[in-house]
Amino acid sequence: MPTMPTVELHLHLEGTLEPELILALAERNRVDLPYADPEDLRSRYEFTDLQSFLDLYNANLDVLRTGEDFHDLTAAYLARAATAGVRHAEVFLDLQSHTGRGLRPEEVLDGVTAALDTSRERGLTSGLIVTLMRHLPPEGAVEAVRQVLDSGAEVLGIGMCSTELVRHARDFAPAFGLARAHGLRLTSHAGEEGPPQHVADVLDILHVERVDHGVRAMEDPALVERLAADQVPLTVCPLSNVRLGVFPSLGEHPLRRMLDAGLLVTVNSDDPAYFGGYVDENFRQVTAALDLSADHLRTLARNAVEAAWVDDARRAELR
Ligand code: ES4
Ligand code: ZN
Repeated sequence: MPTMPTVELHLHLEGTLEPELILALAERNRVDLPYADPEDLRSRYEFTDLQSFLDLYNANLDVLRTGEDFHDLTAAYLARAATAGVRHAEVFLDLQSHTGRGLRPEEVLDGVTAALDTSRERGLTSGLIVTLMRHLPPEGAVEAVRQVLDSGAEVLGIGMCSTELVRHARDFAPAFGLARAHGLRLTSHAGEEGPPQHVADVLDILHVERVDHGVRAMEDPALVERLAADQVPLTVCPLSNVRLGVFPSLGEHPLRRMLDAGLLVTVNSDDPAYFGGYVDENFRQVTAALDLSADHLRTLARNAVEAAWVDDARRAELR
């Protein structure tokens, strides 16, 4: 029995929107959708790159209209995570994608945190990370951080996602600086579709503590040396990388080489409703494809616990 990870650190709540839930929410909110049934929708989940995925991912957000919808989305994810053996999850929320459609930040944040609180009472701890959208104007990112701070909602950190091929990390320095000044933890997507330099940029300019994806860092030996020396956690998502064409197959995924280079890598699911599996499935498939050893698996499990933003007492429990 391989050691399964019990900590999930790279998961977009919106990416857990399963076709069945999309159709149920559409009916509840009287949203007209062009899909006949869940299978019809699922058959469109063939992506050529990150942007082709983001287009469908963003279009499907239209069914999320109320705080209750965000509660139900989060509760459904947490129930699925518990069956995967997850004991601690740090989850991303694209707040700007919802306020941009006219929702109030408090309504979205309260819906999500209510579900996280209920699950915490049952032993699954969590943290909420609001992800700033790199494709939107940076002024909106500052506004989103202000909304998080003003809401009083329990938010653990700030991240950044969406396409990496527009704007420079420095454009988001004001938003990340504001978050840092208020004690929020920091992470960012980088080195997924963008070059290794993007990984260095988010570390040097935004002062992030973790990097989401970071797989293309492997193209730069000096950067690999730095990431290994500093033990910067990289939240890797194998099934996502293959579905979005970052690597041609799981067998060609660099995860094993990253482990062997001494990088602090973790295995995560990204957008499991779209990419073919939750964290347990990512673990199973990558273990088989790369013939990972018991030692590799133990290291992956330990890395996730060490990279989690939890206090010492919870870290000791998770070990
Ligand atoms: C994402 Cl795979 C990926 N990359 C960047 N941003 C994202 N948002 C949701 N999934
Ligand atoms: Zn992601």
